[in-house]
Amino acid sequence: MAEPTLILRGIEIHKQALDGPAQEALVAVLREVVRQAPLFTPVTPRGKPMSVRMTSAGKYGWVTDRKGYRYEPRHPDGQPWPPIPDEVLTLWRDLVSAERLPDCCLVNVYREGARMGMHQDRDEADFGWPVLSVSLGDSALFRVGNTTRGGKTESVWLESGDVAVMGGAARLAYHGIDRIRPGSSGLLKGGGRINLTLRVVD
Ligand code: MD3
Ligand code: FE
Repeated sequence: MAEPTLILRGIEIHKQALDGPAQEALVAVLREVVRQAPLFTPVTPRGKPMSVRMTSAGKYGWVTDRKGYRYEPRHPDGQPWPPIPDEVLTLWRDLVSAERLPDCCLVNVYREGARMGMHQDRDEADFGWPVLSVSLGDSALFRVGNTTRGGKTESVWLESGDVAVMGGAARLAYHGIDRIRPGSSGLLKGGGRINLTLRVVD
């Protein structure tokens, strides 16, 4: 699994890194994460609800509300986040590092019509660590731009079982999800997409 299938502006995309049974197993452990840390609808600092629902696992979870974007050691309900599942940590060990494990596994859930606007991931202390992303369920149109806002962009469909690693200069690239393709995967009953994003936070 060391060689990426394609590299898009420095983002290493491993197509079908997870086969069907591995995807099913991951969905099963994520159901347990969501049972312990229920999905919520984040609100931007300007007060606009996001179209994606989220939760997290690990030492920290990423949250946003009227107070701003940040990492927190507890779910908004006051409970600590559940541990990051071993199946997820194994992907990180294989593709990023066995020496330093991620502090946060953000779980983003997209239903039909959900999207994520272009942004940078820069709430972490050390951008030397890559970010790893896992796509499950319906395909998503992923767009990547530049390390400054604006300019030309390129897009690629991320499919169920694809894993992407964003390191080096790509770590600070603007990126977003334009839309998902409803019905493109049968993995999640009821449809939709789950994206896991693993990050070192401090
Ligand atoms: C490129 N999530 O949670 S994952 C996010 O599909 C986020 O839910 C999207 O962007 C999703 O912040 C995209 C792919 C991704 C994640 C982090 C990146 C691409 C990235 C960081 C730097 C550059
Ligand atoms: Fe992001």
